[in-house]
Amino acid sequence: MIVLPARNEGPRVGRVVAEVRRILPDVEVIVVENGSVDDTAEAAARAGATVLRSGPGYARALRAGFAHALAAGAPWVVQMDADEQHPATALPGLLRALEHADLVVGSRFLGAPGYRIPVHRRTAIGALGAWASVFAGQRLSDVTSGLRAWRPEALAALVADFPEDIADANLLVRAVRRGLRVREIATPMRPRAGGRSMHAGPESALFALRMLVLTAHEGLGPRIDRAPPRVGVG
Ligand SMILES: Nc1nc2c(ncn2[C@@H]2O[C@H](COP(=O)(O)OP(=O)(O)OP(=O)(O)O)[C@@H](O)[C@H]2O)c(=O)[nH]1
Ligand SMILES: [Mg+2]
Repeated sequence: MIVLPARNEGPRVGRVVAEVRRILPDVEVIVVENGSVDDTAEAAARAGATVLRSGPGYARALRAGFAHALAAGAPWVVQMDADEQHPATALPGLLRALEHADLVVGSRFLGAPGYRIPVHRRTAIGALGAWASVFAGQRLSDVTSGLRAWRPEALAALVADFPEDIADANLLVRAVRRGLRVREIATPMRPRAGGRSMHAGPESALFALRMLVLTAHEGLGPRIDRAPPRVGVG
């Protein structure tokens, strides 16, 4: 199952749903919307997605989508952005990698250099990645990537006390420290295709600061070295 959190992605979300369905024709696509002032929900439904509404914010949208996927018994769950940043052609590779991991992250920084990320943003992502890697005890190159593939039992282990407002680096550190096998694979990405980034305003500095604190907090929690029971990825 694919989970696309979306706010004000009306011009883009339909194309994302269609692109996903070209690559994986039978997959169910869930768009989790809140707070849009455009036709995001209608455009998603027209393209064939199931539309859910959630509480405000990206993390709550993700949690609602994950809870839905778990209740539906999805054999795997991929979260993607609805702004055309993540190519659907990456999906088969992510799912293959999930055969040997509990969580696979698509990383912009492992393969050939892709789209140009503004220097201040690249620096912030790099610093956050270094910080998270220390607390996770393993190298994580792209901790803010919104392209992640999950085994359902890994999600189930995290969704009950899923972070309320931020689910980026902090969630990866939590996953590693709870004994989940977290892998990254190189994934070419594109800049968002229009609209407004959730990290566009001055509040993005506060967001980064809060993520540093939450990430450290996760890193100071207990470490569990046992992996959860595994089932095949269908
Ligand atoms: N439901 C919901 N979705 C959101 C919210 N904020 C962001 N999103 C969606 O989450 C995804 C990621 O947000 P982006 O703004 O693209 O964040 P980003 O990818 O880190 O930033 P860019 O690189 O500039 O695209 C997009 O599909 C957004 O539409 C929100 O408050 N609610
Ligand atoms: Mg984006």
